[in-house]
Amino acid sequence: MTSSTEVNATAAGSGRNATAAFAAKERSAGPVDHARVSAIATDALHALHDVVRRHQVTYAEYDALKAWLISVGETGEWPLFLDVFVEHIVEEVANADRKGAVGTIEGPYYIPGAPEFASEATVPMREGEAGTPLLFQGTVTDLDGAPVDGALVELWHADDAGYYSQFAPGIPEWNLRAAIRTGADGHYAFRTIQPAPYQIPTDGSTGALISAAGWHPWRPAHLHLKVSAPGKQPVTSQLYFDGGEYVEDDVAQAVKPELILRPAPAASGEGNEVTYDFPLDPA
Ligand code: MBD
Ligand code: FE
Repeated sequence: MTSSTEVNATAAGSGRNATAAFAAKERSAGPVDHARVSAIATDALHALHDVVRRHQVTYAEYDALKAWLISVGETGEWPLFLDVFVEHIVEEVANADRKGAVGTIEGPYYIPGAPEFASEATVPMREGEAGTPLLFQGTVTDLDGAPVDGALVELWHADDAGYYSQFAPGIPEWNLRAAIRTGADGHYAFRTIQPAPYQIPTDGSTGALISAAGWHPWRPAHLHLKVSAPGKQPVTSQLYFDGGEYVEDDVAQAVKPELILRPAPAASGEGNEVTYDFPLDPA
């Protein structure tokens, strides 16, 4: 069955929403460090000059690049493009010294302020939401394994057709988005459904590059998480499903071995269940 979401979803629509979400995000803007800007911009430009020389880039190709860069901006796809092709290295650099839970990229589809629950949640979903039910639970701890009281565990993910609420049309605002505040035992439990793999929109600029290069446009099915607590370093993560399509070949290169879930049939007889703990580094 073809849903209205599938019919009406466009790259420009999700791009516009992702650009708006980024504009609304709180960002730390320190004073400009001119020496650092110069060093980074100089190296970035030199890297590009080197590519032009090595590949003997033509004027036709230079104009194609200009047209493509303009279209990425016009369709609002900079958050998507950068998070798919660059963020994994920024995350690697930022979190190199962590001892606790491993993180990965945030991507363009996080929205703060999801409905909050205490200790356990049935994630907001539509009547008869498609997909295998999943009980996803675990404990937030410190590095010694002691439970963390008052941690916020935020979960967001695509539906069974690979679409995110607030970025694709026709989906209720907080569908498949929820947050849990842990109690003294540090425990959280979400009842949700397993998402589908995510396809980078093929009708947008990012999709045009992927198709022109002959790459595939897929991310493996994943749950997005943010876990934060007073006195702890927050972690942004994604969890994947063992054996799932594209787990070995994520277009965004954001899979790590520590992030692979192995769900088992649920004790309730309904769907699957899996446990995953988050040991947090001290702030
Ligand atoms: C996604 O769902 C995502 O998680 C990332 C990182 C990029 C594009 C779409
Ligand atoms: Fe995602």
